[in-house]
Amino acid sequence: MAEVTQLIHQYLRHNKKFPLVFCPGCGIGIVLGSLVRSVHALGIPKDDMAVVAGIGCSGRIAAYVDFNTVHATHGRALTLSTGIKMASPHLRVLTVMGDGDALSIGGNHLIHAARRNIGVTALVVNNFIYGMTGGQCSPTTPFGSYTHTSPQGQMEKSFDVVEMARAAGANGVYRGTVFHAKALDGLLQRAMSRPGFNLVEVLTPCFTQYGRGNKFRSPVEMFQWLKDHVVPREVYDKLDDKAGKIPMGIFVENDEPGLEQRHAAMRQALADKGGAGS
Ligand SMILES: Cc1ncc(C[n+]2csc(CCOP(=O)(O)OP(=O)(O)O)c2C)c(N)n1
Ligand code: SF4
Repeated sequence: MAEVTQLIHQYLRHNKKFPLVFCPGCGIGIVLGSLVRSVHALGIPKDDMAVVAGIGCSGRIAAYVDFNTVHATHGRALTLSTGIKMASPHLRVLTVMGDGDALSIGGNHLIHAARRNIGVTALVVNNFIYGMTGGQCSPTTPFGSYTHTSPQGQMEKSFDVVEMARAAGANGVYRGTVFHAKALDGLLQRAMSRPGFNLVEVLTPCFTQYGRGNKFRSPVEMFQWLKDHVVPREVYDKLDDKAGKIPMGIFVENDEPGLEQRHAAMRQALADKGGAGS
């Protein structure tokens, strides 16, 4: 407990009001805790952290952490992050986005950030719905689920965030959940320690907008659902019947240099030739 209090005082903004702004039972507070624990475990000085968040419930994370922060516009967090990393490559840039933010309005930026391999950690907080705006369906709303914009059940198929990031060329791709908080810390630390574009999808309950409409009786049942349905990738791969199960863990780990590293090398090469690189 003493350690938790110490982390709160060390990493959260002193002028913020508690409890957190999130609904009771929301998982985003656990994501915030994982972020703070990860920065602490990696020993990253606060001034070296840049947290860029989009708009949405998950975007409120940026308001709590005492780092360099930007609360960007909806869908554009990765464009800002790209600029920050190119201009200040020494910064550890962590981009927090909801599933609507990352895959709907910002979907184009996501695939190009992965293709470019910009040295950013993207944290996609997937609650399967547009939380902040009242429960509209998002690109990750499961087929058949009920939302305010799919009252007869979602008729569109959902994106698999991990497979999309993999296909777009991300250097690292990870999936965790807020139920498996300790494992999430490990995945986030791993993603933040590596070069290039690393994406961590974290599955989290939104009882207020998603759970109520989909036969969950409480946030606890949604956490129980994560426990029952999400399994380590090594276990998942050996299952004969994979129906209804979701794998978590490490999916991709490559060591390609990030775009900003390639850019620095190009500038150095030009400078060595007496050109305009320096
Ligand atoms: C350009 C723009 N379009 C739409 C909105 C309205 N808006 C705010 S948050 C949001 C969706 C949030 O859903 P998600 O990104 O999944 O985040 P969550 O709230 O679930 O964490 C939308 C559509 C906006 N703020 N800006
Ligand atoms: S609406 Fe959903 S995602 Fe937003 S704070 Fe409430 S429970 Fe969390």
